[in-house]
Amino acid sequence: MPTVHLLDYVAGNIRSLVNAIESQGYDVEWVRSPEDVPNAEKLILPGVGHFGHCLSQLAQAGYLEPVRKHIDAGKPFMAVCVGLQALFEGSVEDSDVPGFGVIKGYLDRFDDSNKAVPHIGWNSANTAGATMYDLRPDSKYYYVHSYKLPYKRGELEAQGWTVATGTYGTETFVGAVAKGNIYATQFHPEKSGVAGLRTLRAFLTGEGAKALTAASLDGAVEFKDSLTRRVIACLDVRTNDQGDLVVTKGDQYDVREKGDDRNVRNLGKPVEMAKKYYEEGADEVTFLNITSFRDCPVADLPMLEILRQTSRTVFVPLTIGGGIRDTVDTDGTKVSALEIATMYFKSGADKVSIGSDAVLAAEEYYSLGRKLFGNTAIEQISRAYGNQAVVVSIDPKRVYVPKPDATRHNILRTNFPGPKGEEYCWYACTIKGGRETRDMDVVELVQAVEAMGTGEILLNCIDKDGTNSGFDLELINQVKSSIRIPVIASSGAGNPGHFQEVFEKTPTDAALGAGMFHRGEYTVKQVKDYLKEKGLEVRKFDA
Ligand code: 1PR
Repeated sequence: MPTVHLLDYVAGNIRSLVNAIESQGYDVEWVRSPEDVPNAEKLILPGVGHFGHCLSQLAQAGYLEPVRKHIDAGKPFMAVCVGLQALFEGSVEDSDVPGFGVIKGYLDRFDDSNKAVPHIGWNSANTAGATMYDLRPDSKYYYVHSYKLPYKRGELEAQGWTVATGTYGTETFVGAVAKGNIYATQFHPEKSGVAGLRTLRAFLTGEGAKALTAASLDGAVEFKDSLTRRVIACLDVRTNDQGDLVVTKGDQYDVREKGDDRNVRNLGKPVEMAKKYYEEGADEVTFLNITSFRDCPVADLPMLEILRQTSRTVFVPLTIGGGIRDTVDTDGTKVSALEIATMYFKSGADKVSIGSDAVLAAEEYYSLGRKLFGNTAIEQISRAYGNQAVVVSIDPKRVYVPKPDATRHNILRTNFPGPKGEEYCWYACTIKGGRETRDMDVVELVQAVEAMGTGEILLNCIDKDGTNSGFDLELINQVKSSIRIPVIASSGAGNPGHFQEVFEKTPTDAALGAGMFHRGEYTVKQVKDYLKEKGLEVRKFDA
C-alpha cells in the first residue's frame, strides 16, 4: 500500500485522520522524531488545540527546520486546522510565538459579539471558480476554530496562492490555501464526510496539485454566511438486562418499557445505527453512555470498542459522553477524567461530553468565589485537546414559581404556566441522569463551564425528552442569551417541523434528535430535505 507520513507531535486526537487516510487505501507511517522527516515523501501536519502550544511543541522537538526543508524540496505537504494556521506568520491566540511564515498573514479571532465562537459546523470552501484539490462549490466542510485568517480579496492570490473561503456571519475567512506542493485546510477533511475524503484523496494521489488553478479576480463575488444548520443524531447506549449493549431511548429519562416486565427498551445496535445516520446525512453523531459500566475495568469500557468500529466508517464528528470524571478502577487504581477522555479520543472520538461532573465543578467554582485552579476535568481536557473537544451536556428540569422574587435563580416568564397557574419558571440542573436535582440553575451552570473552557453546550430538557412535542424554546433562548459558545438544542423533536421551529425561533447553533430517528418515524435525510424546502441552508448529502 502507498504510504503517507503523519507528524505525531502533540497528544492530539488524530485517530479520525488515520482512519480517513486508511479508508483511501493508504498506510500511515508516523513521524516520531525530526530524523524521520526526510524519509517522508508525502507529509501531513495535523493541528489540534492552541496555536502557541502547537508551534512551541514543534520548535522544542526540533521539527521546524526539517518540515521547512520538506516544503522547500517541493515534496507534497498538507496541513490541517491549526496546521494551516501554523503556516502563517503569527496569531493573536499567542502573539509571542511565531508561525512558520510560509504564507504572509496574521490570524485574528472571530468576533463573538453577535455570533457563537468557536465557529463549529459545516461551511463552504468556496474557490470562486478555481480548481483546488477537488473542492466543490456545492459541498460543505466541517470547521471548528475560533481563530482565522481574515480573507482580503487578492492579497494571498498576489503571493501565488489559490484560496478557498468560508463566511461566518459577516466575516469571510480562509478555508483552504494551496500553492505548488502545499495544501492546507482550516476545515477537517477527515470529518467532512464524502466531500472531505474526496479532497484528501486529491492530495494523496497528487491529482489535486496537478489540477490547481487560480481564480479570476475580476468581477463581483458575493460573500454571504454559508454555515449550515447542523442536525445531530444522538444514541443513548446502555447494557440491557441480558447484558447486551443497545441503543435505548427514554421518556423523560425512563428507558424501561411501560409493560409489567419493564425491560430496557432496545432500539438497535449502536455501530450499525451510527453508520445508518451518517449515510442519511447526519452532520454529527453523539453517543451517550447512560450507565457507567461500574463493574468493568476502565480500559475495557465497551464504548471504546463501539467508537473504534464507528470511527472506521463514520466520517463526521463523533461525540461521546457518560462517565467522564475522576474515578477508581476495579483494581483500585485512580484514573483521571483526562485519562478517560484520552482513551476515548484515541479510540476515535472527536469530542467528549461531560454531564454530572460539570455540575459539581460549577458548584465548587461558585463556592470558591468564581476562581479557577485548572484542576477540573473541563479545564484539563480543554487544555490538552482544545476547547472544541469539550462539550457539557445538561439535564435540566423546569421548576415553576408564582412570582419572580420567589427564588434566587434566573427565572423566565413562561407562555406555558405551571399546574397552579404559575407564570414563572427556572431550570434546575440535575446529575446522575436526572435522578438528583441540585440547587443550581442552567444559567449559572453554562456561565461557569464557559469560564472553564467548554467549547459547546448540549442542552437537553428532562420535561421534553421523548415527548415528541418539540424543543423547549424558552429554555434554549435563556441559555443562548447567557453565553457566547455554541448550543445544541436537544429533547422533544418529533417531526421535521420541530427542527424548523427551533432554528427559526431561537438562535440555536445545532439541533439534535433521537427517538424519532430510532423508531423509524423520520430519517435524518427527511429532516434536512424539509429544512431545505423551508429555505434553511443544510449540508446536502454528498454521494
Ligand atoms: O453524568 O457525565 O455520566 O453523563 C451521562 C450522560 O447520559 C448525560 O449526557 C445525560 O444526559 C445522559 N443520560 C443519563 N441518563 C439518561 C436517560 O435517558 N435515562 N440520557 C441520559 C439523556 C437525553 C438525550 C436525548 C434527547 C433527545 N438523553 O440524549 O437523546 O433528550 O431525545 P428525543 O429527541 O427522543 O426527545 P455523566
